[in-house]
Amino acid sequence: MKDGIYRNTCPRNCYGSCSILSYVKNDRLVKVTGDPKHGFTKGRLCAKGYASTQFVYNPQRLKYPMRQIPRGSGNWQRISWDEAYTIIAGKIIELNQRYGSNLACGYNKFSGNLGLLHYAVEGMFNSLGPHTKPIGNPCALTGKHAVNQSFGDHYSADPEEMARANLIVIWGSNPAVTNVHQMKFIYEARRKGAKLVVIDPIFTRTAEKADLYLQINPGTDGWLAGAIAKLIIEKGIIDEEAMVKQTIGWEEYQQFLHQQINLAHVAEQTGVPIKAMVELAELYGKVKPAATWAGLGIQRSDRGGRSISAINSLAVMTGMLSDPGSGLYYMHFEIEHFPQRLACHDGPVHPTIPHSREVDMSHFSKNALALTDPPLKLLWVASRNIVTQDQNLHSWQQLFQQLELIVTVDLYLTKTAKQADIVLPAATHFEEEDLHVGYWHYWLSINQKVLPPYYEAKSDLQIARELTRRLNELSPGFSNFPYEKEPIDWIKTELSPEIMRQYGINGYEDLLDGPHKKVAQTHSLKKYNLFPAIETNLLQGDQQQPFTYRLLSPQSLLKIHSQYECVSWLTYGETDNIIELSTMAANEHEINENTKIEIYNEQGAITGVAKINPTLPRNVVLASQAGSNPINQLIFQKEDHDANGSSTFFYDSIVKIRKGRDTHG
Ligand SMILES: Nc1nc2c(c(=O)[nH]1)N[C@H]1C(S)=C(S)[C@@H](COP(=O)(O)OP(=O)(O)OC[C@H]3O[C@@H](n4cnc5c(=O)[nH]c(N)nc54)[C@H](O)[C@@H]3O)O[C@H]1N2
Ligand SMILES: Nc1nc2c(c(=O)[nH]1)N[C@H]1C(S)=C(S)[C@@H](COP(=O)(O)OP(=O)(O)OC[C@H]3O[C@@H](n4cnc5c(=O)[nH]c(N)nc54)[C@H](O)[C@@H]3O)O[C@H]1N2
Ligand SMILES: [Mo]
Repeated sequence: MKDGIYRNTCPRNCYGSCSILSYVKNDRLVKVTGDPKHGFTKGRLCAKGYASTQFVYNPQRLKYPMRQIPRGSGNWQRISWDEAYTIIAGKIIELNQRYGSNLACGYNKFSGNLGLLHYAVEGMFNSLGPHTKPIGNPCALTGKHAVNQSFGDHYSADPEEMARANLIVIWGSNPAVTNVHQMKFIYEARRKGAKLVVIDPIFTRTAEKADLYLQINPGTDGWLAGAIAKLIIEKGIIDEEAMVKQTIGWEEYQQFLHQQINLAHVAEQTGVPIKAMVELAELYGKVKPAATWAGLGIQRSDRGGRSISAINSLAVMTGMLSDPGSGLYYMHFEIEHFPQRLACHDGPVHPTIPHSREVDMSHFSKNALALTDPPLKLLWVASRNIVTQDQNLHSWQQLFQQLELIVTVDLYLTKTAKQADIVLPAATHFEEEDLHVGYWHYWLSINQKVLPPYYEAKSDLQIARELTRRLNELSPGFSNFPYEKEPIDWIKTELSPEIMRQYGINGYEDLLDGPHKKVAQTHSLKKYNLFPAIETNLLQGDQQQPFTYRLLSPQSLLKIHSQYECVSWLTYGETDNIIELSTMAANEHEINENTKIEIYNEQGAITGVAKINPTLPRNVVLASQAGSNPINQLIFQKEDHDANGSSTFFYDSIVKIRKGRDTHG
């Protein structure tokens, strides 16, 4: 690449999807800045983005393909790409001969890189014909279903419009940590006099900025939303006529609130005093326009779906959602409007097996273990750190044992990669082309290839192309992946005439000059469903035993899940667990600050250092993700949880606390 300034896009699973200006000199990335042409980030990055040079040139990055014999031993040997392809292709073909199909081969891929060209992994497996396929979304599916039930579609208002709101109510999101660029629109609104309300069990960095903070018991937002709605109706400050005209279920909804919602009882369930409910009801009833944000944090428990649906109903009732500055925020799924040619690629037809075998991502290990005829034997892991991020880790260990070949493609030797037979080094976004659409703002941006590969790293798309070639050399016609297509061809296919019209571009070249925005959809013409069936379950209480604690482990400012731990500008390597507990809980167990403690449940025990957080509710403990001893070892799928088609209920595990025991080894 010639020296100069180019455009990249941060591919991380994050609200920002930031457009980056990359300064390249002598084939090296010397600096990055935000892209001033991006109307959401307005030329800023987050700390992780600014640390890109350390992320790219990190000595801990994987440099070559490696093989570990035996698995788990740490005995890694460098191998060539050629050897790696031969081993993997050989195994795929052997399993096919053994079982008569490719169902024994599957993958687990999630959110390491959200670029459209990273569907190459899906495309590569589709090209084999029927295989074992992960479906669903452990992060956001429960909320998506709830939004769909309320509105018949899933949309989210334009986040830049939040600056025009006079009231912003955030339920279970922590943008000061997870969505830093959004804060400037919130501050802009507040400078003009808007009120900010934050509803969260934790007194977060966002809550610190609020005019009104309601500390709520986890999983009880549905009750609170019901109580606020009831108070507003009683005060007569709603537009009845609009409700009758624009909604479905207005009568039933009112009846339900009238008969089932008792304020004293709600106060007991939620922990929110009636006085605070009245204050929020007054704000919601009087201040317009109002923006309501149902955060992803809410739907990480099995009560999350009905909480989001109750918040939706309240938002509909308190303001027309299409007025400027008003609106309902969750996240959007604009990416589904793209052709997604790689993900949708049709593979060869199998004579007797019509489809791939689908496994819900939220319960992958448990469900995959149950597969027989044939069992799962080969697992390809890409863009995914299972061992730090998923639940049901005992089942994962069992599944690993059953697998004959595990291949992990990653930038780093993660805890998951350490469980593999073969690791393949992935390229960073600076070493590959891509196209990106966000899930929060409405900007489309390009990612240019600006650097030569770091040692032997390759993009997921390039790996798909080369592995396909090897498969077909060994067994002609085995895969129908169109490996001759270059990245730019795939980018052009994603930019269909309809997509180009929506984003106002004539071709990908326009994106080289800056990102382009689409006008956000609103739902003014649709009938809102105020009372989807989901809400009838609202009144199921949550019986939490005394001396038990709900384990919350939300996102951290300087990491994306398990990523960036080795970037020293941001952190100091893997840290020990810090376990935050309330003053009451500390007293109950006679635990002092900075002493060693354990939290435990039927899955096991995790040691950490106690930090007493006087703002925490009594029944909550707070921990970070990843680190040296991942907290997800205590997170598991409860037997009574709906097992399919939901998010993973990461914030629903219950733990107990004890003083740390010295281990004698
Ligand atoms: N810095 C950084 N940013 C990130 C990420 C990251 O790892 N690091 N990850 C990205 C991804 S993938 C995601 S999904 C988003 C998530 O970002 P957010 O939408 O902010 O969601 P969470 O961080 O899961 O949780 C937000 C808050 O919900 C609260 N909460 C938990 N249970 C309840 C409840 O029952 N009711 C209420 N009212 N609140 C509750 C938690 O205490 C937490 O403060 O962040 C994205 N942005
Ligand atoms: N306890 C707890 N657990 C959680 C959550 C929680 O709140 N609490 N949040 C959940 C949520 S919201 C989410 S979204 C998930 C995230 O789950 P994951 O998507 O598994 O999370 P990451 O840690 O970001 O792991 C992504 C991996 O992809 C790698 N990677 C990056 N770029 C590429 C690439 O181009 N190619 C390949 N092949 N690999 C790449 C990274 O190095 C990293 O190892 O975690 C979930 N887990
Ligand atoms: Mo997520």
